[in-house]
Amino acid sequence: MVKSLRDIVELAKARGTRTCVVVAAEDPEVLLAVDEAVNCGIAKSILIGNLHKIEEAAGIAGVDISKHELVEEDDPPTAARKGVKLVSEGEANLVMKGLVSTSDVLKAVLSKDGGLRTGRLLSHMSVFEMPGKDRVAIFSDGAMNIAPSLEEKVEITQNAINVAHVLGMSNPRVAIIAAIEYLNSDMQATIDAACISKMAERGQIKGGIVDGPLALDNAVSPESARIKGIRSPVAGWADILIMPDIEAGNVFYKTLVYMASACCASIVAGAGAPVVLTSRSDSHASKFYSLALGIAVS
Ligand code: COD
Repeated sequence: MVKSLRDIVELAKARGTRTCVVVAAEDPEVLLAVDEAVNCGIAKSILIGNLHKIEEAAGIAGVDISKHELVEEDDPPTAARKGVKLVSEGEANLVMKGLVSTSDVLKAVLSKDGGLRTGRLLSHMSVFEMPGKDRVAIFSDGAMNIAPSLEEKVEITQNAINVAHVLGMSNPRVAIIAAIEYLNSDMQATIDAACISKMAERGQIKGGIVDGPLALDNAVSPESARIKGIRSPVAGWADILIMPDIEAGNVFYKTLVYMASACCASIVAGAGAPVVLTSRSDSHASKFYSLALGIAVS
């Protein structure tokens, strides 16, 4: 079972070499992450973008560009569409975002023409190391689904469980997060959480133990769950945290990274292939581990 972000690289190695297409690849940090993946044998790469700027970025990063296949496309949204199309045509196994906006990549992925639609909901998730504990956890969705409906939260939950299985969590404990652990009819997140929990009990979500509403403290702290007298197979030990909306998920992500020095590996799942959507300000390590996660689930 994966216990650290480094373990994800070992999991990716077991998949063999996968082809990653990087769209608008003219970003030194992204090139460094892809180059590291190529050098450790988990990836082959196709870099799409402005070739002059890619060479310039490679120079800054100290990356030998001759190990990478290059495709010229100066317009970033067009590069995103071309890259996604290569994956949908089976020429590559996953797509990674370079210097192009998140929404341009997501629109290319969702396109009915050459996109990676599957009929399922696509959702973003991040794997992080639990501070002071010898294990990782997943949270979702801090970057794609803005204000998910109940049905969408069910799909977000299922996508996260499916990725947890790949990480070796055979029956992950899933906390549906709200501000409090009781039902409050003025807080829609608590009602959705209770419904999702019951739906899981009835087999409408498979492969994990789901409970909610749980507040963040009693989802991850056994001590908090004990003090509050919560009897639940999930409370205190959640492997997956499902956030009520993009604001909660995004603030949680940025709190982990900027205030708790955590590192995250993030992907969009549910599409025909994984999409690695790191942000420009993410660390080099985060970009590399995200790529490894994409490869591991591809
Ligand atoms: N999964 C599957 N299909 C989807 C999804 C999804 N998550 N979202 C939209 N679709 C489908 C719709 O059913 C529709 O058929 C088509 O895509 C277009 O739907 P719209 O019009 O709602 O989609 P867009 O293109 O306006 O927006 C989709 C985005 C993902 C771009 C949008 O939801 C968005 O901007 N999300 C937040 C991205 C962001 O800013 N993240 C911040 C990162 S830090």
